[in-house]
Amino acid sequence: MTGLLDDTRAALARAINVYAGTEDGDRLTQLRTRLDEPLRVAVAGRIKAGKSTLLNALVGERLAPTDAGECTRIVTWYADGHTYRVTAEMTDGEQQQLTFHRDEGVIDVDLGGLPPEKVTRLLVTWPSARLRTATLIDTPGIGSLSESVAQRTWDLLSPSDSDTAEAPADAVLYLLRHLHSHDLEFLRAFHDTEVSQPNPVNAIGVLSRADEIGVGKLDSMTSAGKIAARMATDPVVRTVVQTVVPVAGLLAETAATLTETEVAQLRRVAELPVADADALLLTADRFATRMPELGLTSTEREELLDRFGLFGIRLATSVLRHRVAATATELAAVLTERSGVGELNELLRSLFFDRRDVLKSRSVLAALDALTRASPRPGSEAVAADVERIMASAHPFQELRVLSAIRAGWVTGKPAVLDDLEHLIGGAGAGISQRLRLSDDEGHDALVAAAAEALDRWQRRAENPLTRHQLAVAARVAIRSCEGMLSELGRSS
Ligand SMILES: Nc1nc2c(ncn2[C@@H]2O[C@H](COP(=O)(O)OP(=O)(O)OP(=O)(O)O)[C@@H](O)[C@H]2O)c(=O)[nH]1
Ligand SMILES: [Mg+2]
Repeated sequence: MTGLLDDTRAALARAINVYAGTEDGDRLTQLRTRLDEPLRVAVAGRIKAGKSTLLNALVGERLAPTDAGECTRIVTWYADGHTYRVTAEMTDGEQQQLTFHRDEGVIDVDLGGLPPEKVTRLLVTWPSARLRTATLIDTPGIGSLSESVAQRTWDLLSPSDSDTAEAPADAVLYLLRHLHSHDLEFLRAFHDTEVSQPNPVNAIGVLSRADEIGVGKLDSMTSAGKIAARMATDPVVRTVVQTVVPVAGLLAETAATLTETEVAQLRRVAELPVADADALLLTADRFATRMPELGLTSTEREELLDRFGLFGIRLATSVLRHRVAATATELAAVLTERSGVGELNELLRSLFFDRRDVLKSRSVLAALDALTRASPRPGSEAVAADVERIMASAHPFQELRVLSAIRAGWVTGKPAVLDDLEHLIGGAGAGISQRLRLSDDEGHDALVAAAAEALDRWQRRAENPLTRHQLAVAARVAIRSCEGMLSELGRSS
């Protein structure tokens, strides 16, 4: 994998020489630092899909503004840094440091009178281990608000053909509440044209606000799981995202920032006779207004609804009543577990973070490709040739290409065979155990045996004259993946 990064760096160095002294030269120099920085993951989706809430859940702090406020209309980057700092980048290229304050953990940025439409992005640096793994980019809802706001989100994820700038994000978490044609249109546009087809490799779909499915019933996460699974196998969805997972971001955000005061408030509800609690929690409206004797003010009730949602209050009070959890820490663990954020984190790791070098190289190579096409100059053909050679020969890219070909329906075969192929080339995660569909704690020998078996299986398939051409081509990629696993396992024995 370092080979790929090194090759990319070399191509970039050549490009920096070729474009030295031009406007593009500076941008290329910045691209170099990008290769050493954390992966950039954008959180996108339609208005009020729950993007900012989910971002907070992933960081474990209430950094991004949710609900109203003018900052929700500005693309905001959250990056790890030594100090807490908020910088606004303006349309005229100027930068301005902004003041912010923190109220009960929520950060509130003061635009200082700057009109939001003059701000191209906010950069928030925040010392955080979570942000060290990935820089997270919160985006305004698309299909929403004013055209220009939505346009910023588009630009962020898919630089238009005329624009030679690189796509700022390496990967995207795309939030869907249910499937909407706008979502598919957006996702198609996000993908670069490397294989001139949408490419699912750098996108994960999230069925967001999953607790609201099934109107907040205690089994709504189960229903959400079924819907997400159905979405994930939809042939159209498969061409644009790797998979779809249900997540109740609000539950996860609140769990990460839960206070003992909130637990004490919920306990009052938990201590009611079950029938009374059920009646009170029938609707949000009832919870906000009924049973004055409960001892919670209407503001406290509204705040609990904002923080937990009706489903969250039902779940949390039921957990407290049955003494599954007693403290904020224990309750937080249950809520986190039920929110689905753990599964999402696992996917982020296997599909994005374990592949960060590939995804970052991909962004840089795509930028070089676009630049050499848009602004050719003496020496730029050699850069273009470098890019083409790396794209064509680097095995991780071949894997990604086969993956999108399977997803696009170009490679055909028995479902079980395609499933095997998809796993071996890393479609369900780049780790060896995921590729071999074995559990993480499987011993070294079992992995070696499974990889050897897979190698044999796919060699036979590649050599079989009855294997269709496309599948045979894909089989050769799978063979290399198996060989790669065996050599890695050999090194680690
Ligand atoms: N019940 C429930 N409500 C949620 C969830 N996630 C977000 N919300 C609520 O939905 C509203 C919008 O959430 P945001 O996180 O601001 O959504 P957004 O996609 O960032 O919205 P915009 O940036 O304005 O497009 C807020 O009232 C949240 O509390 C969730 O998982 N469950
Ligand atoms: Mg938002």
